[in-house]
Amino acid sequence: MRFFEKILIANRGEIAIRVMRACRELDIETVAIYSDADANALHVKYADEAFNVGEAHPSKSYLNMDRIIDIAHKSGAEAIHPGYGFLAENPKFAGLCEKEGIVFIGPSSKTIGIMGSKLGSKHMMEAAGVPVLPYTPNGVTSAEAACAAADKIGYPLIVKASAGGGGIGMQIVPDPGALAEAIEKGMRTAKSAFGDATVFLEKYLTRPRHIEVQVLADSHGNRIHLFERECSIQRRHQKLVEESPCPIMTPELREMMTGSALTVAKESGYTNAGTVEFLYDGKDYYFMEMNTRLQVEHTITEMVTGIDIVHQQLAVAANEELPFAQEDVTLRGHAIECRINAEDPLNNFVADPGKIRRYRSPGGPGIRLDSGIHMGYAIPPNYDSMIAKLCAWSQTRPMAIRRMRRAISEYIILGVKTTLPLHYAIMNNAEYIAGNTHTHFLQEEHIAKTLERYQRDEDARMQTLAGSFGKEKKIAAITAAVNTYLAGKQR
Ligand code: MV4
Repeated sequence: MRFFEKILIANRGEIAIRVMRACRELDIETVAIYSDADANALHVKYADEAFNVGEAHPSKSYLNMDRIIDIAHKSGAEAIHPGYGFLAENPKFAGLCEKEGIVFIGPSSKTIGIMGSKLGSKHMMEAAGVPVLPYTPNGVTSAEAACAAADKIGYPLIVKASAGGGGIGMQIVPDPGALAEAIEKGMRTAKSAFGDATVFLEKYLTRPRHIEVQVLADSHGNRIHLFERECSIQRRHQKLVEESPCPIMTPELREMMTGSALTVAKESGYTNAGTVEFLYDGKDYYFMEMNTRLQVEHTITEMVTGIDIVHQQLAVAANEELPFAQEDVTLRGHAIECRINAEDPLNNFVADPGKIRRYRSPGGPGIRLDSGIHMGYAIPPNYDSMIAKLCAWSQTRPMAIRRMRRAISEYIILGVKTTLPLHYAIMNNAEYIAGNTHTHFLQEEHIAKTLERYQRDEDARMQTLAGSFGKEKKIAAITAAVNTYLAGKQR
């Protein structure tokens, strides 16, 4: 049962704590790393040991491969869990771990490398019979050379960086007149962001759903899926709300999509936990890419399947066999995740780091909160603005939505602006409630309605917030703070 004696967690914030929680349950000792900006962070206190890894800038700390490997050796850690972001999908880092005799808790560097090439992985999956959108298999370098291929694919189309992913460097091309510039811009962006100018063209879907399948694979050839997540509600490729199962899933579509996901895992020699991304246009689905890491939203899959994905990651990394077969995995109820960011949703989502002056977390039936913050904590400006993941589970989707509203109404974070009011508005939006989500949900007509609704709901919500504290003096203090907060927002 004790898969390792000690592991290093090469990450910070809520995900570092998430991984350490699994370790504590499994009697695995934990080693944290922290940058100068994170000396007082919760993940440092949670760990059994902690080492400073460098200056605040990620390139000097959480991305500093040699220093992290040094700390692993010095502390006697046998394995490294990379979390998400930072070094999680870096084949060079996974390879370095392999070379240094440290277990990288994730797939092999080879598999990470295969999936790092969006073009290469599309080739491989197309050959294996997984549906992909029409694309240019050899990439493109100029509009002249790509013109015929573009006409064949048809418009609108999209220029994507092969080394990209997660939407970075994508250019939508509405008509032939815009092709040359989009290819040029795409190549320039790809070169500067990834050091690889390779781009390709692909048919563009205007309002698809983003549906992804969670998979688990061990080193003995066993592969299972843990159903799907719908992740369409996002802004600038940052997901804001995810849910599992997808509200429009059918048994037939699920059968095909999960089958394709397992083919992708098999073809790439996948081990550990991973996620296969698809787009769905209401009729057909298409493979986009595979994320070779533990994802932020793995929590909702844990809620509907009851499986601890991090526990399984540790087991698989220690060469254990998966302890269950596909037919043992069942989907129970519905789970929703709201990503709480320290951002101002009414001012272009500008980041709002700083000190948390009042804090009270929600709880009760069916609620899960993963965060790395607390009252008095100062959110540093150097990293991602996500400060908490609020998840709600219930037997049905409508009840999960109601439960999420209830949890948001209990959640008090004062001192920094957060996306909580936007989440409350989304949970009250008729289109969201009907399950009508797609990748442009927040950009289109619904958002106006949603925000209007939110304005009306906000007062009632703040009453609830104040009420949940009980004591008169505190109510007065919070009401004053809330009024200041609202005044700032309604500019
Ligand atoms: C697309 C697409 C439409 N058509 N590709 C973005 C993240 C990456 N994993 C795949 N992404 C997309 N690829 C084609 N051919 C739509 C997305 C997409 C998206 C696009 C614009 C705005 C928001 C989006 C959210 C999710 C996916």
